[in-house]
Amino acid sequence: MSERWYIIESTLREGEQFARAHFTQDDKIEIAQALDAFGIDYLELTSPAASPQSYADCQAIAALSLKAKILTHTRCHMDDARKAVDTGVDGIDVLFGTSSILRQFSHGKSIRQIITSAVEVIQFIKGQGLEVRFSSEDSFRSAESDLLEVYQAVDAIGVNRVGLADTVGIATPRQVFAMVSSVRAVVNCDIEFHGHNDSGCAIANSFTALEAGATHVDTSILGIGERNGITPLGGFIARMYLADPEGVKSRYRLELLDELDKMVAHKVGVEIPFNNYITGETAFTHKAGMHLKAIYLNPGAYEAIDPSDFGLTRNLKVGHRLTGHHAIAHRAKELGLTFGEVQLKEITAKIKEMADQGDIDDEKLNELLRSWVTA
Ligand code: HCA
Ligand code: CU
Repeated sequence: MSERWYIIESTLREGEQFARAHFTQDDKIEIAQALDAFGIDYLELTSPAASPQSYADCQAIAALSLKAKILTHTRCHMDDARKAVDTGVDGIDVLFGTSSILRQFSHGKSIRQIITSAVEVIQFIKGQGLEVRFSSEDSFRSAESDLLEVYQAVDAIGVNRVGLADTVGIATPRQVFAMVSSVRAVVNCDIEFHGHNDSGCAIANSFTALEAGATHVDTSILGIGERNGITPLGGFIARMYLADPEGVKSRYRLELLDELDKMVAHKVGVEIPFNNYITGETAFTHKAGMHLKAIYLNPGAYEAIDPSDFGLTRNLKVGHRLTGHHAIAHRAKELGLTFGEVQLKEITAKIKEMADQGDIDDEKLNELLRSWVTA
């Protein structure tokens, strides 16, 4: 995998396409600043051609002078490219459909015509001193020979990146590996991957794209986007952290992830899923007696991700039928109570029997332990 990998955070573009998203300019600025503080490399914004407010929002965010590079996302069209340049952004991600389905039912252009338009738009953007990416919508339902022909043509005129988009979320990791490898073999520029999550492969596909030589991955906070969304920022960070914990810790302020997820969940009116990567309610909750026994000795036994790296704490559930005497002993010790070995086993058996009727919350469990020690 390339040591050079970057996140293009698209909460303010793909994320705006989420069914429940409607960001005001203040919302967008707050999200942009929070992502910048987190350490994101690029922010991608809705096209200024989308609406008058979208134009104003691009201008306002470009004027913030954040550390992150500001990109906007437009059709591969001169009118849109001119508008985008006028907003003061650092770069433009342009998009064209190369799949036969889009060529037939969307724009009706041949591969030759696509290349001609792409070359004109890319040369214009580069001439303005901006970074430019050319991406092909629905890449995984495009003929590979068509894709490679277009990418080679735009690489030859100095595009900064080509992008592969799994627009309908159908690609598997192996297909992504094969496709990115083919592109890597014929272009010199950087390669971006944008993956939808319709069948749950977005994070794996993004990671595999990097393994095959891609350099940039698109994410959004909580994965928000069209339909069920794209690669979620937190889940992708979890994947990259496991590959290179020290590298990821040094590049990103991981303790801000929880706040980012909460901020966006609140703004779009959704709950953070209980099983969300890192910030979900149960992401660091341990339950079974056998797990707790080992966790007390070394949390690494059942945790590959250290919650403290994200400013979070683990949660150990003790009062349930799957508990064990190590867990009970540990809780007793925390309460300053001591039981003999035999008594501890009896207490554990009693708790298991009681918990068969339903879990026992912490307060109740503590009360029981205290009452038994004085008995
Ligand atoms: C869409 C466009 C896009 C673009 C991705 C990209 C997609 O909303 O259809 O620019 O790489 O998924 O194809 O989000
Ligand atoms: Cu998309």
